[in-house]
Amino acid sequence: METHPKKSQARILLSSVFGPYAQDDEFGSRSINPMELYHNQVTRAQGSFSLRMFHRSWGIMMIQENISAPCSVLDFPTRKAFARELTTNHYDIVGISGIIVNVGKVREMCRMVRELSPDSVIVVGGHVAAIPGVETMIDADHIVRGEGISWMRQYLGEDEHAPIKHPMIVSGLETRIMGMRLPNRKGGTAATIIPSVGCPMGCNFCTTSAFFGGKGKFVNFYETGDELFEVMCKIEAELKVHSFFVMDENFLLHRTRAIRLLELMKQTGKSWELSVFASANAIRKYTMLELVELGVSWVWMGLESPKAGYSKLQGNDVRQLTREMREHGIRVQGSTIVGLEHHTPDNIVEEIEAAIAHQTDFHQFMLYTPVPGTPLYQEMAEQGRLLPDIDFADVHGQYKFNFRHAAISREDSKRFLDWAFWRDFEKNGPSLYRMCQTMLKGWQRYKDYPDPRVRERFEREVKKLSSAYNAALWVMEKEFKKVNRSVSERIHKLRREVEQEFPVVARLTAASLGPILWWSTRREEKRLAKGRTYEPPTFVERRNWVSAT
Ligand code: B12
Ligand code: SF4
Repeated sequence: METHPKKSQARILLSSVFGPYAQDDEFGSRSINPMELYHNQVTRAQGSFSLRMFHRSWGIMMIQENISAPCSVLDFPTRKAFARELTTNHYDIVGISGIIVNVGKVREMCRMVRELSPDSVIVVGGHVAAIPGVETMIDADHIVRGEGISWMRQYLGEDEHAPIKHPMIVSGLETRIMGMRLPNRKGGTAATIIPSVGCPMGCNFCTTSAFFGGKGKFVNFYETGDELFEVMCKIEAELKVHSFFVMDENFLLHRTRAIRLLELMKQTGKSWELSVFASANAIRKYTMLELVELGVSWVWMGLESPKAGYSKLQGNDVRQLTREMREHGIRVQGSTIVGLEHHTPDNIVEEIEAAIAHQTDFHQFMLYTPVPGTPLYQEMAEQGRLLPDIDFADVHGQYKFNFRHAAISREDSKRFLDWAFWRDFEKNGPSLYRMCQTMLKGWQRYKDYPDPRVRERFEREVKKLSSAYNAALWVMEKEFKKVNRSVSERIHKLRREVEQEFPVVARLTAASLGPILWWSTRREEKRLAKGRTYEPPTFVERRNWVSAT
């Protein structure tokens, strides 16, 4: 492969695409596609009870950490900030990271680099690279498909097989709920750890699996439990965290690694909490006690309709599995696809109801979407079913179909999707309440468990439940009284149970903090009604940096 003439002396800028994001503009920002995980695709119908936070662009942070060249990361810039960075520092290489919806911004950023820093080599990476014919849409020198650390190392003439160093990543930023911004306390937010990219299950619609090789393939950054444990210890020491957001598409699938991690955690008394993504078939490889001892406290799991025949769900009673996990204090985030091939206007309501009946803590809904690079996209293209003239900025699964469905129209696709979010909220109530329910069950079951690591974890969680969360329950109960009596009564029952467990502190906080939280919730409702949106701050981080002379 060609290397850059300056090799590791080359000065590099790695940037994510520019904002603001939560607005409609000609570059592809969309008001329904904000830079917020939960509010965008999980709790968006939950009004002021929606969980709101931002996540950094981890791909470019990983690349920066693993090269020895002087490198700046610019995350969430405005166009102005990107232009300023290009003109105040000279860069030999400008790397732009984007996903498919952001192709219009990537195009504009390439144009800006050519104008403002004409000597720079432009490298574009991330999922945007999977668009067929992207070379003709953007003016870049290199378009990198798949894993970027090894590509960049090779391009700089460095050892592509050197061990992967993990950057220190605080998972969520500027978290807010019920109109309150949570304090940014060191160690108060989970750290992100990325053990691998890709997923060998190869579901036909899955873009992450396809991008890193497809069925049977994936890229492991940390092969063994020992390696993973070492990295987690470093992160724990530096960021003072006990909690990890494990960014691996199917963490539990790699059982040997997970079980070794558990062994080491036990030997060294680590009371960690892990939030993981896992498919039902992978979760079933573990007993509930193994999951609990491993610290699994949050699972993001696909709940596609069993009629669709995905192998990850075969032979699993997923509703029973969800119930069991919640009873063991594991919060479940379900993920359901709306508009699968077998869906029709006659059966889709029943299918959405069946998904909601899992009663997960959180529920993500996404439209069945052929995304460039996936087997599904290929199939739809061959069948001539892709709709013409759909802007890639609208292909994100939260708007309308980008293909001709056998039975459901493009307009109806959005109606069914919106209804799914609304119905989940109506039937199951705010996710914050459901989470409290799971936390209480976990505490009641494990408060006297022999392993002190497990007790310590549930004690940490229950501290929040017995204080601030109980005040939140008090507010939710009141807010729902008029609009949804059944949910209000269920919240009331839970609050009573919490107050029986913690009679003094829970009552005191509900009485003192409750009214303040009620006021901020109402204020937030008014702000949202007036169209308030949230944007992430801009970050600039330099590594191996020396100012250019
Ligand atoms: C965190 C995350 C987010 C965060 C934002 C992160 C950010 N700052 O941009 C939030 C939650 C806000 C988000 C939002 C959305 N996301 Co998102 N997100 C993710 C997630 C879960 C992790 C990304 C990650 O860090 N992965 C780990 C890193 C190491 O991998 P990576 O980013 O792919 O980077 C590697 C390579 O791609 C490459 N690379 C990346 N950049 C560059 C740059 C250069 C120069 C080079 C050489 C290489 C390179 O090298 C890296 C190391 O190998 C992925 C799923 C996943 N497992 O990746 C989805 C994912 C990226 N998101 C996706 C989507 C669709 C969205 C939304 C449109 C969804 C929606 N409707 O809500 C919105 C878009 C928001 C917007 N306005 O842009 C899709 C992208 C699909 C596609 N083909 O384009 C993914 C793959 C999820 C999925 N399976 O559908 N997302
Ligand atoms: S199991 Fe999940 S991550 Fe893996 S291929 Fe299927 S959808 Fe993608």
